[in-house]
Amino acid sequence: MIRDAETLQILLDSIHQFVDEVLIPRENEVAETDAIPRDIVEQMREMGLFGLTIPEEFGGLGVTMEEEVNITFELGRTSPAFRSYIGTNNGIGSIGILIDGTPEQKSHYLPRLASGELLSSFCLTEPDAGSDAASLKTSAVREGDHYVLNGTKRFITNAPHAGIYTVMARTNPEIKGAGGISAFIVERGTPGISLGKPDHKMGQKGAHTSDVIFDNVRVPASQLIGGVEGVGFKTAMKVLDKGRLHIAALSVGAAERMLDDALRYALERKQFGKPIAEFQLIQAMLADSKAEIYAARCMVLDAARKRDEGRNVSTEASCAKMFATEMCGRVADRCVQIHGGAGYVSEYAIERFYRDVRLFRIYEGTTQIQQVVIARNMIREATH
Ligand code: COS
Repeated sequence: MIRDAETLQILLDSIHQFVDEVLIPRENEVAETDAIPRDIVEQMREMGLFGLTIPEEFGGLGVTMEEEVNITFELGRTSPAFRSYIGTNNGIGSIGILIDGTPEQKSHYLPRLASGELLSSFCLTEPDAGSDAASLKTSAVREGDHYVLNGTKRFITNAPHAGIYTVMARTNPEIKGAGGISAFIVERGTPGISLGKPDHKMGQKGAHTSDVIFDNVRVPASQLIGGVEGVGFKTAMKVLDKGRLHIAALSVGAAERMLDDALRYALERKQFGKPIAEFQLIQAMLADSKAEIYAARCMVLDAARKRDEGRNVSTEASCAKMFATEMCGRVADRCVQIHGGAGYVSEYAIERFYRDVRLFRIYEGTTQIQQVVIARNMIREATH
């Protein structure tokens, strides 16, 4: 749902310009320094980018899902590290509080997340609990008016920058699966929290992940999201439904950027006396990429509109995430191919994008997990 087309267009234009004039020229700097420059963080704050999805009553822009995916198409056109820095506050780090938090939790945390004063992280994955998220072992034991948390969370995006962590932990050890899990908001400064070394990733330099270790961390009971035990896994799944749609939109934006770069290269690069864009085998790669991007864009918009209508889009979000991220991988591969040898050296952005986008098919649920979700939902609908 687009609330006001004109206002949205103004926002999209300003983000488009910001991406073209500020972010794209600094991509190499981010890759080389493995950091988002402070002045860019400041500009992102001023533009309200940390609070895009947080409702206006809490100081954000309160964009709808359809508006969000349109914005994400734009942000996807540059290094994913920029989007990652604001991504957790707009997505997996804040949505749990937004959808299931108590009024006090919302009013306490959301305004500071919206302004970018505070960063957040989503702590679900563990060393032994990745795709099988419901098997997580981090424990939260009630002691008076506190819970005591113990365990290790892995690959946590923005962990080194976050001021709060949304932590999924097992409050009921008797229930081995999803029903024993609760979600907590844990503040960074709480004694007993430490971080592992930053992960050395294949790509996405400038986006930081690490372990978050909880060693007898005492968390006030008031930090239990929604004040209800045993529903933390469902909170996490609802967060991921939305997150998956966001990653699908990001994949569309990144694929569009790679294809733009490849087309420009194919028009400039001459072989056999003419631009390689005139050769039909190059044209086939351009055309296949264009059509697949268009298909993914349509899927993302359709799923986003359905979510705005209040419909359950678990299936659509997984379809969009699976198709768009796999499409992005195919487009990355073809665009390296179009660049030829130049695609394998770091002078051209495609070499970096090829590594950066590989993660899209893995995080917020692998392609194989999306297949499981889609097929399970189909079977459930057919048999109930
Ligand atoms: N929205 C709301 N509730 C949901 C839900 C959703 N999208 N998906 C599942 N649930 C509920 C189920 O209805 C079930 O509740 P009941 O027991 O009351 O029926 C409960 O959550 C458990 O669901 P399920 O039985 O399907 O859980 P499984 O352990 O079988 O696993 C998968 C489900 C595999 C889909 C889940 O573990 C998953 O998504 N894994 C990938 C994790 C991931 O994406 N990690 C990325 C890292 S975070 S960046």
